[in-house]
Amino acid sequence: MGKSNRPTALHPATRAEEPDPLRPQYHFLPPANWMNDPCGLIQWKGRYHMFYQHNPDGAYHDAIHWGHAVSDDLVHWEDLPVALAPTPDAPDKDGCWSGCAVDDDGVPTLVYTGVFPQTVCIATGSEDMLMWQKHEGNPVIEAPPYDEWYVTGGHFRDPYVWRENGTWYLLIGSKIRDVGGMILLYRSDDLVEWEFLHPLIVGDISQGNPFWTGTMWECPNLLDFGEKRVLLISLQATPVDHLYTVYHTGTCRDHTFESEAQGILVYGGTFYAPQAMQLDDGRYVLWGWLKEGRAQRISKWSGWAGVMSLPLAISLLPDGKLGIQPVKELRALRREHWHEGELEVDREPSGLLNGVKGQRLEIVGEFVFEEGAEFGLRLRCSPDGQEQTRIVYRSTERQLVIERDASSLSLDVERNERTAPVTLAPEEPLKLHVFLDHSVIEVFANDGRTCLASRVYPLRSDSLGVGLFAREGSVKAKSLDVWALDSIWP
Ligand code: DQQ
Repeated sequence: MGKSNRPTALHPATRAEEPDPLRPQYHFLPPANWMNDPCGLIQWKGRYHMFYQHNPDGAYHDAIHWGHAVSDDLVHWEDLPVALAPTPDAPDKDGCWSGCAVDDDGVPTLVYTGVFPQTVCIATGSEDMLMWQKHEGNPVIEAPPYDEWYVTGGHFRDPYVWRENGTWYLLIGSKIRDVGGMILLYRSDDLVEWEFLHPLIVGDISQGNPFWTGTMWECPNLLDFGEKRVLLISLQATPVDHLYTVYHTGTCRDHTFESEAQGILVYGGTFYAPQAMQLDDGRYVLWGWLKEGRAQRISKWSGWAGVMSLPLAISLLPDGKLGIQPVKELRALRREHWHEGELEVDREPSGLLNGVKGQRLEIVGEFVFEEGAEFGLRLRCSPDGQEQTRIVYRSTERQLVIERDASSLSLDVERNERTAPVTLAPEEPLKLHVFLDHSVIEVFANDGRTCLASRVYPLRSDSLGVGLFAREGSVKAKSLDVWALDSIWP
């Protein structure tokens, strides 16, 4: 009898001084401890600056600081000293939560959430962005415009600021009791005195529609695609372990926003709170926080938690949907290459590709299949198949699925499947672009029309195999390319 796929092991406690084999190597994360949302993304004097929610004292969310990193190519990062730390007896005494960065006529300025209560604060930086001075008059907005009962618990956070015709505008996440999430709009001439205009968009939990639901809306971003604008909102919902960010494509007129098309940015429940940076070349590139899917005590032992997604370029498609693709700069990481031409996909469940293996891989494949087929890729597969993660297309259900039931022998990790809808035209092949980085999986289907991300935590050091399989129907891989990817750290 073959080995059982049931979890059998307690996750080993990786001591902080031992390298954790599950720590990603080509996604950004700080040298140690906790990280969540990207903040203050800005191209400044040609370099890309990323700030991030960070607890320098441990791998858990507490006393949040702004970590800081810089890159010349969107891919390789240098971690810099912490930019913002809570100040005792100040509006940010309990943490410097999420916000953004703007160029105020040559002065880099961070606009962030001071807690508790939740307020808007600002800080200005030196030209090299290494020294930050908090504004003496903080907070610059001290409370939501509505009373405590209406906006339950003073939820009021994550300012996003831009300048239009010489005036600053600010969006901030909030909620209405028993109604849903809400994004509020303010304006200012100087980033200090703010006038509340009105809610830009309000949710309605009673609709039960994923684009309008959620009890609190966080981390708004408003992106300018000329005639069209794209509003990103991260939805705090229940269950809390299933986080997601929605986008609304629409038009802005007289300080109002009309939503015309909606979508989920990245499926899978692990990608959250993204922020976009507009590059000098005009591209919008965003990063999101990929949260962990293993017990917090393991993160604490391992000494790290939270990782950034890949840098993702976003574009507006003719139907109003967003296309999301990993940036082309990532090709610099490609090393050893395997190529297969036409391949009949094996029905044998154990078929692994000869010599193709690793825990840092990029895979590009195109598949033709008959209706009803169910097929996919196996990753992080032990030679006997005891541990394996499957990326499956179920053509009848039109679902792309990351099956994690056998992804780890550990008892302390998520093992449920994560899904995303992928509808193809008749005869249209399925194109998959997959990135694996130790415990991170990101999948882009059909040129970035659907993205799905998840986390897996195999225990066996030989869970490195890659395979193709078909459960139902006949399937052919037109081509399959696999690259081993380099680490971004020296
Ligand atoms: N994370 C921050 C908040 C934000 C949340 C706190 C989203 O400002 O609403 O670390 O993940």
